[in-house]
Amino acid sequence: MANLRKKFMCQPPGFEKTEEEHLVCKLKIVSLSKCLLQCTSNSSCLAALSAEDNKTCENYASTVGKQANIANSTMVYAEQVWDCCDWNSTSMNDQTPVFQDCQDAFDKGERKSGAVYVLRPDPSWKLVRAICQFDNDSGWTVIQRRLDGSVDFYRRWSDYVDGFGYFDREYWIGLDAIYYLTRTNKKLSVYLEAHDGDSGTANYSTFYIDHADFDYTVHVGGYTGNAGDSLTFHDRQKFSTFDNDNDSKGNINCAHFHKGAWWYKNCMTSNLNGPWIEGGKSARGKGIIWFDWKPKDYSFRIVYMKLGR
Ligand SMILES: [Ca+2]
Repeated sequence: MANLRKKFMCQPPGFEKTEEEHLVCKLKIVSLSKCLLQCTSNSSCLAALSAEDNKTCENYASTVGKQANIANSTMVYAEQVWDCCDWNSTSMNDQTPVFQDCQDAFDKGERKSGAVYVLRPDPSWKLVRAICQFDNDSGWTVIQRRLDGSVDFYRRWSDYVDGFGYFDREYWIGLDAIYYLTRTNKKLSVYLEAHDGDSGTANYSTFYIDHADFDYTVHVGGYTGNAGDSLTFHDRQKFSTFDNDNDSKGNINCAHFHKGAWWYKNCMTSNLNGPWIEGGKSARGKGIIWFDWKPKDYSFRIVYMKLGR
């Protein structure tokens, strides 16, 4: 891959096929990160081209023909974030470090808490990006963030598997990424902030999820903190979305009812992927809920879910 990228950047290869034959999708959106996310969520996408000036994002099943990629356009690869020559200070290039997770980044001297890092949670799997948070002695990999309602979290199964959102706003890193990350990062910290600024945390000494074959069943325990324990209730439950009901409530689709996606049981004491509500007053059960702190008609404003070793 490294050779291919280098070749592409400096000596555009003369592929036979035209660009159009390799175009797998074209979007109107966009930020670079959204364009990359779109690409990484599509197994046939190898490259993404984001043109800042006319707000487009193109995903390609080949690196063909991208030599025209200059000036205000930026090329990124599904396998690697790639800087085409003139991207701004947030650019990533062939020298961009890749860490196993945020603890690995911390161990190697990284201290830019809140910055986006490129991670390879497992040698056999793809690169992903995530915000890292660093404290005095550890690095935390942020797998979910709620902030302002800028991203729709009421999404189908495949979106939750692949991940979605914006790294500078709200995102869900994806169930596959969480599966690989929690092989080594078995601590979860949930940060919650209410609309009045009051905040709390819920820490779990054990948190990991099973493989896709087991619908990402969650294993969680060992609570400490001051926000209350609203997750142990969900221990050993499969993940559910509105289009994939794996909950244990037979006559109700919990994801549909609570307008979220979670390890629903019959149904929930937490709903951190529920709809973001301005002001926090929500319809009962249909918000960003942490029931052991506030009632089910209260929707939290800010959430961080982060993994540590
Ligand atoms: Ca059900």
